[in-house]
Amino acid sequence: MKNNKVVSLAVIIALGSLFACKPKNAGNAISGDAAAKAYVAPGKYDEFYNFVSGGFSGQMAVYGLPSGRLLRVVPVFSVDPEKGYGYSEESKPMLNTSHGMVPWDDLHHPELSQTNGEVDGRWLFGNANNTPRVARIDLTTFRTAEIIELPNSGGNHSSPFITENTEYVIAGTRFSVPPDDKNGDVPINSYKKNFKGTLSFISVDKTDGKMAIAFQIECPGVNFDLSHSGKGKSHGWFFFSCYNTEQANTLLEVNASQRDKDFIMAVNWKKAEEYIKAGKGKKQKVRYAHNTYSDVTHTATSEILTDVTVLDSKELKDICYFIPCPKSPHGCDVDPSGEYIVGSGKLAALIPVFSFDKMQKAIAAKDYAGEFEGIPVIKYESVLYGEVKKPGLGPLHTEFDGKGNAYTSFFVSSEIVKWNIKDLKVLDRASTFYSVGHLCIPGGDSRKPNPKYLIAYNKITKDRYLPTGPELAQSAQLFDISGDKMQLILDFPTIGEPHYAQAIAADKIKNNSVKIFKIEENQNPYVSKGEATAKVVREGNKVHVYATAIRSHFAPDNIEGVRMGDEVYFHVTNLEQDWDVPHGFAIKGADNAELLIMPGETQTLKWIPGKVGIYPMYCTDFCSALHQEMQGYVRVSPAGSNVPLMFSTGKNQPAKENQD
Ligand SMILES: [Cu+2]
Repeated sequence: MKNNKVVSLAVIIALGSLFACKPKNAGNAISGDAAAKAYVAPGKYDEFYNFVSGGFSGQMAVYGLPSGRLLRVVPVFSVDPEKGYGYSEESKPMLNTSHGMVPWDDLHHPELSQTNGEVDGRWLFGNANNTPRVARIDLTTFRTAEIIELPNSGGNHSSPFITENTEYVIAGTRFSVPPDDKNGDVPINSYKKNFKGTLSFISVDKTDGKMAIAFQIECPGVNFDLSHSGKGKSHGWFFFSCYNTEQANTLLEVNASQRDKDFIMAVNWKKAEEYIKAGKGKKQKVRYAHNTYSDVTHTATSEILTDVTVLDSKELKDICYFIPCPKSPHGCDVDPSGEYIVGSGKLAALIPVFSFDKMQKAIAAKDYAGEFEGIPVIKYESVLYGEVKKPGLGPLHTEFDGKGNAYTSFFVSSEIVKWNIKDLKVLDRASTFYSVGHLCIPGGDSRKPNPKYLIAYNKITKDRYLPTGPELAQSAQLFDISGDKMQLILDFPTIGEPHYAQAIAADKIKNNSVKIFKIEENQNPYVSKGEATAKVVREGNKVHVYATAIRSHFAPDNIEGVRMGDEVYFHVTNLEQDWDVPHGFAIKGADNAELLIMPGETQTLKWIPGKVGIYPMYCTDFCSALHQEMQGYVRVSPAGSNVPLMFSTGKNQPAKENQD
């Protein structure tokens, strides 16, 4: 029996590689008016913003649609020398965790904030998969504003999905682990006894977006994979796909594919809220970081928090329910009406569609097939609306057009399949090149999709682009879905792995964009609000340079009296009050990145000179016709030298003092 399963798995994988290698007619998939549909004339704006996670790059990329133009890369969980993120003293605390500074992570899922079930363009959330965290990006600045770490978790994959008024951002742990307050020094094969799954409910402040872990729900040890909130009639519920209900701790490839069905877990979070209010939560001692960035001080602060309130899903019988779902479900998607829940089993040959109304009835009638680890398991037939038969191989993710249709990606057969939610009939299929993961329709996981385009995010591109050595650019493919049939109109390369994505009409964001930071509001403790206050101050072995930058010079631009053993802090304030005029700052030999300083902002570069000599410094971001003149020198003398601390701009020191 077991051997048969291993064999059938091998067949699926072999079939998969056959398909994934090269679908038919890869060469001539584009035809007719495709180019015109993706064409955005020079000087014209795109219609949509497309936020695409960079996967293992840890960043979020912003593209315009339909052109596929890369507009920005927002650094989130990985240091980014291009912007000085994680290198400037001000931004370093953003990457602090209970493990100390973690300079890299794996960003999988972007999620736009919603109001009344509609994407509102205020914030974009993203998850760190490796060291579990959730970030909030402010879409007025396109910068990471906040990062919160998640205790009791490992591999924060089922995250960060939100409720229809952004009441909560939800995060389900992929790896079950022993809770943080328990002794974790246990045998790995004691998984069933000691390992737990955790769902985190992060509240989001309605006005400023501030996040806090409201509560967690402790669940049986399985792998939580993906999730989506209920909406409309099912608002108040959340749905998570679970695999590894075999509770294996080794060779999951085989051991977590044994059962015919795993689960979707339905969570009644309104009920959980009531239990929290009634004091049923237990405080647990944990440690997690909460980091926020201020646009007033232009500085991040990191705080370590030490407790979290946990509800026990075993004890409280009516917050969690399991729905059987075939073959290691991955995607868990809820249609715009909130009635249909689509589970996509990675190894399944059909797509089950569950009914929220039927689920409610089954729960009321206690129509259960039994329990799993103390949680009721609803009978499959009692909650099933119907199955999409023979849709393709390896269903992963589903997005909706709001017109009664669903679009599901198939990794193994490298295609997108459009099907009707009511009659479950397949309507159209389109090849992707090649193995497609997530899909995105603007607002396609909300109550109000804006279904002009669908984008496929592909994992293995093979011969789509010019070769670039062993690794090729991964790709996004844009389809026009305004007609009955999907039409491929554009391929565009992405940064890292394009994992999941969100898209929104440009009008909801573009007019709110911050153009400058007002210099008079800058409360950075090291700001210089004009050249007159630029200075260099010694405090023991620390030298603070209060510098200013304006087209096209630094003040001061000649500094002497720095000695070996000093720590030098360049606090550079960009005095410009004009849109899109950043200045950069770099100094020779710094074991650090550059700074990139926005108009009205202050950023600090720490530098410890390694030897005596003259060190050039310069502006790194082309800022004017005389950008190349925007430079200066720092003189470093031996420890104990009597060269006095001097600084100036535009005037030479008396010649005598200069000669030594
Ligand atoms: Cu400059």
